[in-house]
Amino acid sequence: MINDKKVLFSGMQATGNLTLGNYLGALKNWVALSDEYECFYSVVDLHSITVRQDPAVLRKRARALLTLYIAAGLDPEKNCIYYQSHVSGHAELSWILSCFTYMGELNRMTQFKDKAAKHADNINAGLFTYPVLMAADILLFQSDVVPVGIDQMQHLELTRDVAQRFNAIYGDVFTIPEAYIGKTGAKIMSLQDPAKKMSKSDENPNGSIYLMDDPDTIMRKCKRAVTDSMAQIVYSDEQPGVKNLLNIYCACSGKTPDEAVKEFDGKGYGEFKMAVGEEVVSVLKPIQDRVKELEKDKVYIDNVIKNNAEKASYYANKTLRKVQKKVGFPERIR
Ligand code: ATP
Ligand code: LTN
Repeated sequence: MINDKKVLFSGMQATGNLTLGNYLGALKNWVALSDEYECFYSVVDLHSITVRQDPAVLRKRARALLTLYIAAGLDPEKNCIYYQSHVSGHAELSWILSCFTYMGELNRMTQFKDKAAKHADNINAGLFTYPVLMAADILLFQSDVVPVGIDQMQHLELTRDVAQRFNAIYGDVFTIPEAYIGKTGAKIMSLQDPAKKMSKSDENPNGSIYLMDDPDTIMRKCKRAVTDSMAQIVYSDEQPGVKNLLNIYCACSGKTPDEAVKEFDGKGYGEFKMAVGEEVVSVLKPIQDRVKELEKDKVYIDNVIKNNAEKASYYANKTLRKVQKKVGFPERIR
């Protein structure tokens, strides 16, 4: 608990342009939860270098992502918004936890298998131990809840297992975190292939709506979205393209699938896709405008970066010192 509130941690990688999937599956929930919890939202740049990055591009994207957190509605006075690389406790705790995590556990991680297949020329040890660093992120702040998309559940289970293993040996050191999966938008699929997750690293830009896409681009991508030849708007697994568009529509408008299906009863796919596009534009446009405003205020963003790194380090060090003591590292001489 911090300030009588439960603690929430989440993070995103600055490895591409964020998509509507990232917003609806993660960022939107973060904003909704930010009053109830003491929140830490990190730009997890340590994770990003598990895949080769151009340094200048990574730096630029990391700043854009941090700005986007604020633009999406996270108040940096109330929420700790910071770069993971500015808080050394992440890497330090990660090392310790790696000594409490089994190779067999990491071998089972599907994200590792996917990324190793995709980057066969660079299957580095960091890619393999990535989930340990994620566990360290979460446990460093004694987090109670972690809002993520369904794809991250396996990493969260591992985090809980490692924390429980550590606690069983050393006593109650870590809070055991719970995942928080949003009701709508937990898995937004590609507009070009509804069997595939909408992803910022997709090579086909038409499959994803990017958060900074202009309204014309958004409308065009929605119009071109893959559907089927059944010519009916129902919420069913038989029609994954239509179902995905309904999910997007509902997550953006706050309507339920039942309400949406009634609304589009008897209407054609063309009209339906236009309505989806308009709903997406109405959600993204205000965020884009705010990003443009914030980008002009360098001093403000710099202050957020500095102050929040200090705040995060303070809480991170509290946990880290406790853990170091438990495992038997010598006390610091002051
Ligand atoms: P990459 O393509 O680089 O693997 P990604 O687009 O899958 O990236 P992540 O950085 O892995 O995104 O995820 C950031 C957050 O967004 C996570 O909480 C993840 O669960 C969520 N998320 C990512 N894609 C989707 C999606 N299509 N639908 C819902 N949530 C998503
Ligand atoms: N692995 C996550 C990003 C991430 C994260 C975290 C999410 C790193 N550390 C801690 C929640 C909590 C991803 O790829 N989406």
